Amino acid sequence: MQFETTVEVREALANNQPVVALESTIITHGMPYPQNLETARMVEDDVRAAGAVPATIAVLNGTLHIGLTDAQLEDLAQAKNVAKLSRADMAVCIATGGTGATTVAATMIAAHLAGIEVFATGGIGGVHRGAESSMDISADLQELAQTPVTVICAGAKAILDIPRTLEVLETLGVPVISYGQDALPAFWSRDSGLASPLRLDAPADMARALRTRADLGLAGGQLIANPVPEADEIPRDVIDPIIAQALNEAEAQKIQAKAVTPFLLQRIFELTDGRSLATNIALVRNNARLAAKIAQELVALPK
Ligand code: PSU
Repeated sequence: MQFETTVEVREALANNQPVVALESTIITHGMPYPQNLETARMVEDDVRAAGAVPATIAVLNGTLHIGLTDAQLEDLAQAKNVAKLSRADMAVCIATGGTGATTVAATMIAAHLAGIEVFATGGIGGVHRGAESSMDISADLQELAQTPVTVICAGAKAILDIPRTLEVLETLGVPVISYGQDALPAFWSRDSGLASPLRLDAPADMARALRTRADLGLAGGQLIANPVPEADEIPRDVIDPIIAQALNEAEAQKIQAKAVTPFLLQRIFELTDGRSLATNIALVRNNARLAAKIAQELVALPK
């Protein structure tokens, strides 16, 4: 598969320098303009400041890009009707010359193709509430089970059914590792109220764990759940009723499939007067910094 890179990504990959993949759905479907563009730029700079090279991934006019120029980021952040690509639709988009933003699943596929082992996002997709009848389960979970990339998130988005998301991840054999605490974080909040299946306190251990999975012959990656910094968190008792209201509205308006997550994020943004977005930005930046550290540890290990 041919793909295009920026000069900094090309040089870093050629010289075994640490690279962190970043997704683009968060830009096109996760945040409003212009905060989406500002965040994309800040996150890239956070990765650089922490000693790694950022590679934001997207499909532009049929070409897979591993690393975007600032002009491309600017265009994407303002583009309308951009597809939200996952494993199922990425090939069709590329084959037909389309433009699409990559979700966690699609970003993992592209990162692996380019030899990038670490990817920072905000929150992964998972089992939606009511999935026992809708069967809405994000393809992100299956991707973690088969593609060997370490994904750093702030937990599953709290709009999801987190206990069921954990169950599915366990069934799929995906390690869920919280950073520096016993509780699983829940995106806007540091504590989901659930114990984390695994805990690690050092980026070096996270890097070794990824290598060890491969040494054991196990397919798939691992999920690092990095709690949002305390100063930026929205406690669970504050965010929970707001999530409940947004979910009720989604149901009443019959929002389905790929539209659910963007709808909920937008409504929660409105209902919190923008506070949810400030927290989302803070947690993505926090994840980018941790990802850069893990990427540095990984390049120091034998492949
Ligand atoms: N993290 C964020 N905001 C987002 C996402 C992640 O802070 O919008 C995106 C990711 O691309 C993830 C997607 O793959 O949300 C999940 O969408 P769904 O629930 O439809 O699978």
